[in-house]
Amino acid sequence: MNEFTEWYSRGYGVTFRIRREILEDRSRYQKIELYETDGSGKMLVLDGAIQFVERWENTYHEILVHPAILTHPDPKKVLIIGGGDGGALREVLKHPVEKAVMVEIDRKVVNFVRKYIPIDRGAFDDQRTELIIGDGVEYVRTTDEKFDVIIIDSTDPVGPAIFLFSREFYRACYDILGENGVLVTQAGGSYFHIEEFIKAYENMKREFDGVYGFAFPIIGYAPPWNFVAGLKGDVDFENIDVARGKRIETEYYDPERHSSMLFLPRFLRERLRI
Ligand code: AG3
Repeated sequence: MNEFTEWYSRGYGVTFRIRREILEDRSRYQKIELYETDGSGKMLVLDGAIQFVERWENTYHEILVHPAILTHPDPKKVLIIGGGDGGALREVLKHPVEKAVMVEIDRKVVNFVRKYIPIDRGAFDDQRTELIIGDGVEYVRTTDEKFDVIIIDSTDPVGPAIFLFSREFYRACYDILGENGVLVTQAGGSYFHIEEFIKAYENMKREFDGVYGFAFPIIGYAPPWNFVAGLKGDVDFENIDVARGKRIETEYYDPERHSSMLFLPRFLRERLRI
């Protein structure tokens, strides 16, 4: 039996045993690989980085989406940048939002995932979904629409997605949020993207009215995995409406233990001066 390993630094890797390769292709943007793992379902790999494993993808998508949506008192319009697999979209649509706009750069990712691993479970066909194939940065810079929540489901804070972690980009996102708004981004591994996480946190802190770093163990990535949320206006990340959260079906995200996600290793908390 074969194996697939994603290597991080310092000789650390994340490995799945592989039953077969489903496809390997190259888009304008990246190398795309799909595998059938031995017991964890199918797996999507972009440029050598594991994006999700079917059995475990909700460890990531629930944590990316629900804390941010629940932080907003009345989210109606949500923007997702990236997230071409539809996992984040599926979680967003569990909430009574009116519209979810998704801007994904790589049409091939959307098409392959819909064909071979449809983890969106119908979310792409939901009336509330608007899928735009295009550059998220360009969209944020030019749109006239306003959003309550922006979710950035990008690749890592190294390489081509690096601009999605910059001050300029966060400023542009701030400007298209309504009076009260929340932005959340994945921000790499707690132990393997330390400087990138700190940079994203500090960039967001400069442009937003409040910022929170949080983490959760994700299977498929090097756990724990970091997230950063930026707040605009009158929203409170620490005191969500627990009753509202409990109405949403989740396996990992626990609205009754929401604040426990704010635990960061001591060295990280101290570096962030919080
Ligand atoms: N989000 C990808 C998270 C980054 C994974 N990084 C890694 N394996 N090095 C996009 C895919 C999930 N919708």
